[in-house]
Amino acid sequence: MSKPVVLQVGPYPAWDQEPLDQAFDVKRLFEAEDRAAFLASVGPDVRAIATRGEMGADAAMIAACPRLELISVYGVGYDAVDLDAARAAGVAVTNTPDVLTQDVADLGVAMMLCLSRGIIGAETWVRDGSWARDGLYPLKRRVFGRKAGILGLGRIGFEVGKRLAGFDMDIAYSDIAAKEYAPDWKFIADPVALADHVDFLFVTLAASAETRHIVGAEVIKALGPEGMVINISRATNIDEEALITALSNGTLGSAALDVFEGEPALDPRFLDLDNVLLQPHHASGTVETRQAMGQLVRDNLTAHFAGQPLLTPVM
Ligand code: 8YV
Repeated sequence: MSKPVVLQVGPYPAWDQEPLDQAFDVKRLFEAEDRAAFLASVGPDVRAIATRGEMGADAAMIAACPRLELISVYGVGYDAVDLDAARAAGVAVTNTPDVLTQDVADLGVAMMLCLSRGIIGAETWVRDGSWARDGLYPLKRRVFGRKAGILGLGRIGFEVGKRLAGFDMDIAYSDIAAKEYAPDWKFIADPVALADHVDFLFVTLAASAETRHIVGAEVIKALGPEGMVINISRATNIDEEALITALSNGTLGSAALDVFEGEPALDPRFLDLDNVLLQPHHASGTVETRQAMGQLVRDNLTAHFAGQPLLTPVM
C-alpha cells in the first residue's frame, strides 16, 4: 500500500525527519524554490500537512490540497492555521499541548530574572574588563517579593505562576473568568488594571483575532517606567509599535521577548534598545520537549491514518 502523502511546511530535527520519512511520503515545501509551483504540483495528492506553530497553514495552502484530511501542528499555538478554511474544507487540526508547558514557563521566568538582574550586561562587565577597571556592576532590581501579573492563566500561565510563587512573588492574573485552580492568586479581569497593579507582566495567552494587541498603549502605560513585560506567547498579542515607542521614551521600563512580528526578521529598532532581552522564539527549545513534540505530531498523523481518534485535536 502506498504511504499517505504529507506536506511538510518547515524543517524538523533529524530525529523527527527520519521516522516521518519512513511512515509517510513526505513532500518538503521548505526546500522548494518556487512554493506556489511546488504546491500546485504536489497539492492534489496531499492528505495531511505537518507544520510548525509559527508557520501554520494558510487558506491558500489548504485550498491547494483538495484531498487534505489533517493539519498536524508542531507547537501548542495554532493561530497561524486558518481554522475557518480548515473547518470549511472538513480538515481536522491537532497541536502539541502539555509536552512543552514546563519548558515554556521556565524560559519565561528565566527571561524575567535575566533582564531584571542584568545578567547579560553583567557577563559583558566581566569579559570586557569593566569589572577590573571600573569596579562593581551597576545595581539592578530584585524579583523576589515583587508583584507579577499573568495575562492568560492557561496551562503555561499557571506553570509560570507556580514558579513565581517560589520567588515569594505577589501573583495576580487576568483571564475570561477567575480560575478555581488558582485560589491563592488575585483575579483582576481587566488587563489594564492588572498591568497597573504589577511590576512584571507575563503574556501567556493563546493568540487569536480577539487577543490581537491586547497589550496595547493603555496596558503598557499602566505597567509604567518601572514595569517589565515578558512575552512567551505570540507577537500579535502585543502592539509592537506602541511597545517600541514606550521602550524608547521610557514610559515602559523593559521588555523580555521571545516572539516578534515578522520573525525571524524582527523590527531593527529593537536592536538599538538596551532595555530589552531578545530571544529567538525558543521557549519550547529543549531536546526533551522538541522530541516529545515531534512524537506527538507523528502520533496524531499515525492515529488519523489508522482510523483511530486523534490524540490532541484542536478541532
Ligand atoms: C514552535 C510554538 O512551534 O508551541 C508553539 O506554539 O510556537 C513553538 O513551540 C517552535 O518554535 C517550533 O517551530
